[in-house]
Amino acid sequence: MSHIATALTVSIPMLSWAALANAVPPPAPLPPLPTSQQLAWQRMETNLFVHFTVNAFTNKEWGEGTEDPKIFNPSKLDARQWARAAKAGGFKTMILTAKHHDGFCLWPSKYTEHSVKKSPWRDGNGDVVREFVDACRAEGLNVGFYLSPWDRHEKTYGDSPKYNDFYCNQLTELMTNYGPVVEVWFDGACGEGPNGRKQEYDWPRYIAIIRRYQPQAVIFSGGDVRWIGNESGVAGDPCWSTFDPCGSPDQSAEDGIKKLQHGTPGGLVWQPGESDVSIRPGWFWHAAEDAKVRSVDNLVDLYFKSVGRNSLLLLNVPPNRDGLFCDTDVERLAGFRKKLDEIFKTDLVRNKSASASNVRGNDQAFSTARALDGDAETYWAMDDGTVQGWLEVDLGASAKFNIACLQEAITLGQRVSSYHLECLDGTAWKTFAQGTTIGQKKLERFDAVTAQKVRLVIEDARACAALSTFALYLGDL
Ligand code: FUL
Repeated sequence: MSHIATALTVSIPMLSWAALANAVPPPAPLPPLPTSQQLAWQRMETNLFVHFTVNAFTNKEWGEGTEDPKIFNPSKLDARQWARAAKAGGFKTMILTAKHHDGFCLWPSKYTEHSVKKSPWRDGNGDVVREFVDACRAEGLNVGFYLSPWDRHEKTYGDSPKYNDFYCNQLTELMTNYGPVVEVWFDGACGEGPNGRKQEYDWPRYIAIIRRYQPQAVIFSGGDVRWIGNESGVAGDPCWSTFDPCGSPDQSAEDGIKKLQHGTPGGLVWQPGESDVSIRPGWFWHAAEDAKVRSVDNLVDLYFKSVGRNSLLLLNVPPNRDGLFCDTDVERLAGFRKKLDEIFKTDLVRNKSASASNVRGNDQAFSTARALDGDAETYWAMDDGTVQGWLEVDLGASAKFNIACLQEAITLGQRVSSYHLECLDGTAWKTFAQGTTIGQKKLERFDAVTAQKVRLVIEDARACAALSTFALYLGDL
């Protein structure tokens, strides 16, 4: 009793009521806002896609569904090799095609015979999904699944209610037997069933299964994450995470793609874009493409055009017939991360002295230092209603840089809609880069600039700016 009384008398005065009463409130969030799942997802930045099925053995991109499961025999399959390569490349999640359009299941599904259980691999006792999941967990990677709704093998496909039951059963197997999943990838491809029958997918039912068993997972093309509108790994510029999903009925396909690329400023929902692309021309392994693996520089360029435009990069690496990533692909993944680490090694403005046209309530909690501290949770903010202003950094001495990194505190919504970067050149401020929206991350590349004083000028915003990062780098681009 006396213990508790002492604790209370000591702690109450320490709360500093006066300070609490005067605390400047943070800016009001500007909806729509990311869910905690979407936020965690986007902060991963780079994830790896793994396309694997009978196609590796037939040299096709889309299997017919008539392939004999006996052809699937990746005798040296080592999912740990995939996971190690992904980790060395700095990828946070691996997403496996548990079933592609050909319908062959990489796990021994109870609901079909068209799977690994009919293949000679591991004498029909194997489970690629299990080995994949175990390897991810061992290397500290998150797990994601692609389960193609289009199934060219399954006889019930096109008989909508029956196939939907079948698909839900398979989805439930994946959602309940393999532990936590962070992303489920729905492919939009919907081909005809036997005799031209059209399959109506029961999306609400599919989504409900994921929400029920894996509530922490984001769903690609199902509400949480949108497709970026191409398969070349390039987001639009600008790229808003806010989006209006329902286009007008007369909207052309081209308009629809543009909208996916750019999002909608002030759109109704938060639905960030995912930029998917393969490290090779095809999604699946083909011997003829062994010499067509993207170079490190090309991958780094994609990083700037996806992650650096407020998107996430989903890079596909296909295992070969042995069940391994090819050496070249493995090298490129490691080279990609090495180069990014070199580029972003030294932030030239980290913790340098800075000033601003406006600091919210003149409060230290929102000072310019918060944008220069390397902490994504703290931010420089302006007063309510102040949608224009600048943040100026003094580098202490003249320095050379060619990359800027900007990040908004997106838990408060995507706010900035126009900005430029300028440096003091003699007595005049000279613009060297400009942009529109920022979001989770915006990277600017420009011809090298040498200067001591640099400003980020916010020209317009949908609500007062809240900036968590302003950084400058000199990278070998
Ligand atoms: C597409 C599919 O048709 C491709 O084969 C691949 O899986 C790609 C990621 O999505 O829609």
